[in-house]
Amino acid sequence: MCKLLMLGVTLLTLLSSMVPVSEAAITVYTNKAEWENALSGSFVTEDFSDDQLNIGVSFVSTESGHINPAEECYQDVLASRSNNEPATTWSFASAIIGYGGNWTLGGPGGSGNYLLIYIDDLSPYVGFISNSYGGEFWGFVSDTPFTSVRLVGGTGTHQQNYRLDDMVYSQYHPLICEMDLNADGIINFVEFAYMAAEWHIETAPVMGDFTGDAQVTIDDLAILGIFWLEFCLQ
Ligand SMILES: [Ca+2]
Ligand SMILES: [Ca+2]
Ligand SMILES: [Ca+2]
Ligand SMILES: [Ca+2]
Repeated sequence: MCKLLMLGVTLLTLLSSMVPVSEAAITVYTNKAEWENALSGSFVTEDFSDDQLNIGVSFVSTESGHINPAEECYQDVLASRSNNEPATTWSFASAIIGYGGNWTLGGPGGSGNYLLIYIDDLSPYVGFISNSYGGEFWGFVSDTPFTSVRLVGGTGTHQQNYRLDDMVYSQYHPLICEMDLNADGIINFVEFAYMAAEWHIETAPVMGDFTGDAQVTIDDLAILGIFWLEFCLQ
C-alpha cells in the first residue's frame, strides 16, 4: 500500500511538470515514400472502406462533408462563398506528428480553387494543395505534436469540391501501443497497476518495463507519466 502511494505521488509530480510546446518546424511532402521515411515507416491509414473511422479519429465539417462508403473516400464541398467559414477539421485523440492523404480536387461544380492546410491547435499555416491534384499524395511532418488539421477552401469564385482517400497519420510515439498492456486503447491506472505489482522485481518477464531493461523502475514510471491518458490509435 505504501509502495503504491509512493508511486502515485511520483506520478502526479511527473504529470504536473509537463509543459506544452508551441513552435513547430513543418516539412511538406508530395512523395509518399519520402513522407513514410521521415516517420521511420510508423503510420496508420484510414482507407474509408467503411463508415467507421479508426479509433481516436474524428472530423467536423461546417459544410456537407461525409464519408462516401460507395466510393471508399471522404468528400467535402468547401463553398468559398458560404457564410460558415467553410472548413473540414480532422481531430486526433492522441497527438500526431505526421498527416497526409491522396487528394482529388475539383469535380462536380467546377474546377475548384485550392485547399489551405493549417494545424489547428498550433495555428501555423502548413501549405496548400493545388486544384490540379487528381489522387496524388500531399502530406507533412511536424517536429511538434499536434491534434488537429484544418482544411479551408482557397479564395476564388468556385466551390472547392475535394476527395480524400488513404488518409495517413503518425502517432507522436508508437511506444504508446506497446505500453497498452491490457490492449484497451488507453494508458491509465491499469498500466500503473501492472507496474506497481512488479516494482523492482527482477524475474522476467516483467509487465510495465517500458525501457527494455527487464526491471520496473523510476525510469519506466517517467515514461508512463509522459503518455498518461494517451490513446493507442491503431
Ligand atoms: Ca475505416
Ligand atoms: Ca479508400
Ligand atoms: Ca490500457
Ligand atoms: Ca525498465
